[in-house]
Amino acid sequence: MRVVTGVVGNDIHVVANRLIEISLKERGFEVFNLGVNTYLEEFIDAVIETDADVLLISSLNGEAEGWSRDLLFLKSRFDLDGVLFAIGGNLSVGEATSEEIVPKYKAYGYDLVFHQVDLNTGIDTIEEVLKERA
Ligand code: B12
Repeated sequence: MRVVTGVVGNDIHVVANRLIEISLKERGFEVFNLGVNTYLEEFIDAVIETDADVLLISSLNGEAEGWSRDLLFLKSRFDLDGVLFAIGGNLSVGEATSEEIVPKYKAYGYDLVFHQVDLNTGIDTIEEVLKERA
């Protein structure tokens, strides 16, 4: 399975991104890590170029909401059926609960939303969903 990952927008928090890459590789995924400061359009280009199964986006500075608004539009322009869209990290600027955050991001077009969830817990869930879809 192929995963495109990176940190969205003007966000330079790199540590979790590196740990996510290591964890995914340990689990047998082929990983295309675009790193920090990556725009949504660049993620979509990479998903198409690599024929990825999963797009896994991180946001730590909390600004992902603003960078996610075009996701549904981009999904409508390209054939991305079957790609699992996941996002995690700190998904708000300041305090917010998962109950507030998750529905918002799902409405932007993400299948799985992990607000302040440990990366391995999130990747466990991603693996479960991929198994169910297979
Ligand atoms: C180190 C750090 C920095 C370093 C980053 C160095 C680098 N190149 O990485 C520096 C000093 C540069 C920095 C800058 C800034 N930072 Co900073 N930073 C931190 C700090 C102290 C640690 C982050 C870290 O590396 N943690 C270790 C990793 C392993 O943990 P993590 O990031 O929490 O990620 C975990 C989960 O979120 C999860 N995860 C992450 N992504 C995903 C994705 C998925 C799919 C899943 C399932 C899970 C997942 O996995 C990780 C492990 O469990 C945090 C505070 C903190 N204690 O967390 C603030 C913090 C992230 N920073 C913050 C802010 C605001 C900034 C600045 C905007 C500050 C400023 N005014 O300039 C700038 C941002 C600049 C930019 N353009 O992005 C805020 C974000 C607040 C918010 N979201 O509301 C935090 C939370 C501090 C705070 N409490 O205010 N920062």
